[in-house]
Amino acid sequence: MRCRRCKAPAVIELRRHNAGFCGDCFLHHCREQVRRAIDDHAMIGAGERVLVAVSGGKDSLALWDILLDLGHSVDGLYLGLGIGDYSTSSAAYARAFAARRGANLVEIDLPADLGFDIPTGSRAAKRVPCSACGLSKRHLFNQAAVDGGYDVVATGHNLDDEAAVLFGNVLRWNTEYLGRQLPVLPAGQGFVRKVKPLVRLGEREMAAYCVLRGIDYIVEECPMAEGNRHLAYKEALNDIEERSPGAKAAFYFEFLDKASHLFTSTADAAKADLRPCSSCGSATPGETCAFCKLRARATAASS
Ligand code: Q46
Ligand code: ZN
Repeated sequence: MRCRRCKAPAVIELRRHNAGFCGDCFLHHCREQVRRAIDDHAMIGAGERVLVAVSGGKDSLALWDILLDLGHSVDGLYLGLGIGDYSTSSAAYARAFAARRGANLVEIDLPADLGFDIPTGSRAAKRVPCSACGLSKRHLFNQAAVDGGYDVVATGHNLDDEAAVLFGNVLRWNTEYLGRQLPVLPAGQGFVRKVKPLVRLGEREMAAYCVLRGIDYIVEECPMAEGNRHLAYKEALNDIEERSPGAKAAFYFEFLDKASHLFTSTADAAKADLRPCSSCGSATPGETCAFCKLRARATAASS
């Protein structure tokens, strides 16, 4: 197989695009997909400051690398979740990448800075780990962006992630989540704009990107991911994709084009009921936000 762009021997085949690429043209393809996602969805304006949430994994490091190469002003944010060796080594990958690119990495450590870790927090709040973790990440990424004067928070969710989340939301017809499942969530009510510039690229493409760019990343899965339903949805979608290349992208992008607007009123109604958290000031439907409740339970359990 030959490279679609330069006709040199191809090193990767993308069945979804019915194309192969040589190394250099594949890297160009990845940058172009990110540039297109940013343009199509008005993700980042000229001169805006971006904070990319970095986990030490392939997606977030590749995203940081590409955004830097596209000329954006972008710092990284690493959140130490206190998940044993997994957190120790993922932090090392994030720091090594920042040092290599001469980029700025902001760090927040849950145990040291907030007094609890995810395993303790999830047990204390009787939430599954990924739920306690997800809500902590959303809260702290936003807070760090507000505190640091950033215009945008970017996350490394790729096409496989978004298709799997969509699949789960459709299986349960979770209309509120369907209304919010967009590649851009606008700023408002104390929330900084959130963007997902990797939605046009799949998991395999991100792994290949890191290999070709010589980016070292943490390969192990988070030990708390076991039982995470999204992994099963990803496998199911991979089986479908195998038989019908392009099905995953069609599922996600046709949803954005044809159906997501049908659910925005449910999501907007949920947003209209928000007021400031009595403890931290973030917008919340109750008296105290979910993060402050989690933190109070977790720190009580740790002391
Ligand atoms: S880090 Fe956190 Fe993930 Fe680990 S506990 Fe779950 S959500 S799996 S991306
Ligand atoms: Zn709060």
